[in-house]
Amino acid sequence: MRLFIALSLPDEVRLGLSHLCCGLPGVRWVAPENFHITLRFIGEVDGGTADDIDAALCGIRAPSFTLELGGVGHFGDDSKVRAVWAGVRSQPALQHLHDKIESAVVRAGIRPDGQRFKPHVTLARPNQPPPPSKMQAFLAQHGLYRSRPFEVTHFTIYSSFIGGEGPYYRAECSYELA
Ligand code: 2AM
Repeated sequence: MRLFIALSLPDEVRLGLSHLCCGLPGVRWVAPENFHITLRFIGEVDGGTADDIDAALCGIRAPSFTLELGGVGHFGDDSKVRAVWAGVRSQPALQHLHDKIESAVVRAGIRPDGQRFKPHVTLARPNQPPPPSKMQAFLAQHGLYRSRPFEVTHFTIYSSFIGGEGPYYRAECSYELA
């Protein structure tokens, strides 16, 4: 199974994000039901390792917190955009939760990530890089985007399936925050 750990988003926040998803030619927009904030990509694991990850995640004690999305941007340089995203406004509790999850999955036998955590919601992935002028216009149009604040009360481990219509994410288990 191919796993990742993420925060789901309230319907209203996903609806708001879906309104950003236009005006960039040559990209695949993420379906609104698939919007999420990845906390840790795990990848392909066997059932035994998945059980070890579940046990380690069950042991996490962390507080719930309020989160807000804000701004838009992209990974990759202007001529080689890899993903277009909505940002997450700085929230130390989110980094704290990420760090706990990272420690837990490493305890369960997964190789450390080693990359700085850059929380975001991926909105689109280019088939071909959008023209820089279109990208600039998109960033200018949505630079002031803000979601309403929302409570993060749990995180979820998902399995992902790649189909002809795009990826399908199935929530396997959620873990409550205090
Ligand atoms: P992202 O959209 O936030 O970049 C499920 O596949 C999620 O895991 C994706 O939405 C992506 O998060 C992340 N992901 C997929 N493949 C990855 C990889 N090879 N390395 C890191 N994260 C990955």
